[in-house]
Amino acid sequence: MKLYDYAIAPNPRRVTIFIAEKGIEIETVQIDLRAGEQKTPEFTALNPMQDVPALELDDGSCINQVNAICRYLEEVYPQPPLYGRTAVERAQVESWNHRIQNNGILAVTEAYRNSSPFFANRAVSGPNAYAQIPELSERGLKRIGDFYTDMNAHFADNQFVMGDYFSVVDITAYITVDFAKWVKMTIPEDCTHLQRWFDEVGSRPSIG
Ligand SMILES: N[C@@H](CCC(=O)N[C@@H](CS)C(=O)NCC(=O)O)C(=O)O
Repeated sequence: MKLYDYAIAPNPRRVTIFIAEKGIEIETVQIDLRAGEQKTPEFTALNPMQDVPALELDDGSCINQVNAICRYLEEVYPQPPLYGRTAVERAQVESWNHRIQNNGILAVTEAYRNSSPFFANRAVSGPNAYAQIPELSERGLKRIGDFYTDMNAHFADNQFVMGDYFSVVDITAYITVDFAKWVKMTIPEDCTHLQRWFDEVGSRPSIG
């Protein structure tokens, strides 16, 4: 098995943290996104989405998308369970993960890709060219602020996203906050509960 990675990029980092939490080791191959290595014919044949992460299995097949990769690893390496321990928890993890991806990761991605000159005409990752929309960047910044407010309220009464159970959703949320630094949206001073959670999760060996 080989993980195609770009160590500084947020989405592949979600998978490398997940792998570290599982206590397993998987060979990584760095795809330099700044140099456009995701666009080569060789990589495109493996992952037509032209993005990382991508997990190549020993039979040559490939799984792309963070959640699909992590779900596969959860099946193959069930301990410790990171996608829920019961039917209800698995549903709640799914719900939270979707919510944090939409309100968190997507908001930061829109803010970043619609403002950085590096992504001119590449506002959406993948093989198609899309122009930047500056209003989407502004809206993204506002949505990050709302995400912080919502999560701060949640962490007032919860150690982790799923109460006292550390799960894949904490990884998704942690990477959202860390990624938001790229658009200069650090945790506001009054979001003390969010900061407490961020510091606690950030001190885990898988992240530190
Ligand atoms: N939907 C994908 C998103 C992956 C993604 O956006 N990866 C970024 C790095 S964080 C990428 O590879 N971008 C390629 C590019 O910008 O050309 C997933 O969840 O795996």
